[in-house]
Amino acid sequence: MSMDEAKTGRIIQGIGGYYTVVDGEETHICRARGNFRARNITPMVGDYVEYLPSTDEKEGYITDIIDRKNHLMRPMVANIDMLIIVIAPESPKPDLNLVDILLINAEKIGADVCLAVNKADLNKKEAKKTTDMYRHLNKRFIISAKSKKGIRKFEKAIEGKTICFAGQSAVGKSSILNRLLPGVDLVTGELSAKTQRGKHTTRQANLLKYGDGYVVDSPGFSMLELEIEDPNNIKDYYPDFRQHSQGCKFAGCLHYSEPDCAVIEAVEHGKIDKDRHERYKKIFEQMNERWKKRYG
Ligand SMILES: Nc1nc2c(ncn2[C@@H]2O[C@H](COP(=O)(O)OP(=O)(O)OP(=O)(O)O)[C@@H](O)[C@H]2O)c(=O)[nH]1
Ligand SMILES: [Mg+2]
Ligand SMILES: [Zn+2]
Repeated sequence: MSMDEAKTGRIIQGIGGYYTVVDGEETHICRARGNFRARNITPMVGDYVEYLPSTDEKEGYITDIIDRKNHLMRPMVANIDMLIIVIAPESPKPDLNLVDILLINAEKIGADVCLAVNKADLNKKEAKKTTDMYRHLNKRFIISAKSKKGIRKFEKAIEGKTICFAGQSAVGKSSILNRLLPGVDLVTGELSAKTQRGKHTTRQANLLKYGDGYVVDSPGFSMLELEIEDPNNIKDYYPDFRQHSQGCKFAGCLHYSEPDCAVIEAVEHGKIDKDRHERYKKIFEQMNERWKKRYG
């Protein structure tokens, strides 16, 4: 093979414009060709790429990005089959709005989802409350990376060629992965004593081999905003609302405060969690404001 012939590999990490491309047993540090910027695309972890391998004399180059099946902007990762949303009942205080937005984003890109309530050793009751709130999800787990409780069952249920972990800082994403990947020793970090929030220990997305596929550890975050879109579409990303919306009186019902809304009735009858519906209304209102500001 001539050195100029492009090969294909997968990006497992990107730091400061240098991407680690893995191709079978080989690993190459590559830069991205300038034409990506012109085309307004950034290579990301999970991308399959064409690249020119590095040699002793010159660094490697990514020459093309193979069409993505899907991608997320936060965490920034491409070609994922399942998003595992990790949350803790306490330490840090759970941000369920963040869970809802991650669920919306996963729904938008057609990725399977799994909810993992970690740190169950700290507060079992609250952990159970959280899984109950998301009872429409097929895959919900109460686990503890510390005591290993529930890990075996969780491990059996997660599947897909590429699985991505996401959630607030310090909920235990890296700690769970250390349980799933013997021999891998990801750095984990305490909460800040002062703020009781995570310290953002994991600094960049990291794609690791897992069984026949891959798993991505990603940095925790707290603020997450939806990409701007017609606020009337948001309801469509709630599978638990869709189960009932056939019964709404009005076609295009937003399940906000309309009369004879079957979703609101389901909330009143305890079939949909009340707080989840309240958060939906807030998410809708915020998007409505942003939409009006831009187009109104
Ligand atoms: N009590 C308890 N502590 C845990 C558990 N899992 C993780 N921790 C602790 O929680 C802290 C944060 O864990 P990490 O694995 O670093 O959390 P992370 O989600 O990867 O955080 P970022 O990388 O900052 O996004 C560490 O001190 C862990 O030891 C658990 O199941 N129970
Ligand atoms: Mg981490
Ligand atoms: Zn309705």
